[in-house]
Amino acid sequence: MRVVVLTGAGISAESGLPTFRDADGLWEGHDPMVVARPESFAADPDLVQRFYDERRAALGRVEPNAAHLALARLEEALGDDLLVVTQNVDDLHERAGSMRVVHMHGRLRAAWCTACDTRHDWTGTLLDLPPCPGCGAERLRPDVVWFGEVPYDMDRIEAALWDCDLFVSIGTSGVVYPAAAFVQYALARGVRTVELNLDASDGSSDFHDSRRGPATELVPAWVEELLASELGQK
Ligand code: BV8
Ligand code: ZN
Repeated sequence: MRVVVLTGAGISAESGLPTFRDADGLWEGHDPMVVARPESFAADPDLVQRFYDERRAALGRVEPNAAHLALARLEEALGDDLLVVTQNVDDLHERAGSMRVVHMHGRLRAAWCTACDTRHDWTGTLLDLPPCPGCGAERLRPDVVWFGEVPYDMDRIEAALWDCDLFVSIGTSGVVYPAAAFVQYALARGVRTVELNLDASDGSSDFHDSRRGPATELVPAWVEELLASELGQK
């Protein structure tokens, strides 16, 4: 039983991290979808660095929730047959114990040097232009994928989608591509698709089983269900 789980901001909402769709969805009056663009970084690097420095600092004030922990338990049972593909740049999946996680949109706790093209684990700030640990240049940017940039690990993701027996989407609005198209990959292969989401998403009609509710309730219940089912017996 090979399972691919796609997660979005909704799985981290109950840990205290705002989603992109939350209430006003604005950061200091700016639309995050606008700030998260290379053009914005070129036009106002300080604004963009501050946006990510604040979100990186916020990670120190939150913890994984029951949904993250349930997926880590599922990985213990399924091992290599589970892959978590996350759009989230937070590290709550890993802090919950998940190891088979692909950050298709990058990570907040990493910096990318555009001078020597190396990436470095990073928990501090970038606004103050710290030198690159590799080459010393002051050319570090957040290691996240901005709109118009190519998502990470697409080959690995596509291979897992073509190989899976079950596709599950958790806490995502299905607005941003190519992630929003993954359910189509699964459907094209006749694979069962399940959605666990607080509200209806743009892709809800594409799921065989679309459940409504908070991730901290839906995900542990779904994991117990799968593990209890004979399919969960390795
Ligand atoms: C690319 C990192 C080429 C940075 C992010 C026109 C039409 C179609 C597509 C396009 C178009 N014009 C441009 C595009 C492409 C564009 C795109 O999709 N634009 C959209 C806006 C139309 N995409 C790109 O540019 C991508 N690159 O396409 O390159 C390519 C393609 C294929 C292969 C090779 C090359 C790059 C996109 C990545 C941008 N970076 N993040 C950062 O984080 O700052 S995107 C970012 O926004 C997130 O990572 C995530 O992807 C998205 C936010 O969506 P969600 O995570 O779903 O969050 P949201 O707030 O929207 O929804 C939350 C959901 O959770 C809701 O449904 C809610 O009901 C639910 N929820 C809330 N609370 C709970 C809950 N569920 C359960 N429990 C709860 N408690
Ligand atoms: Zn460098």
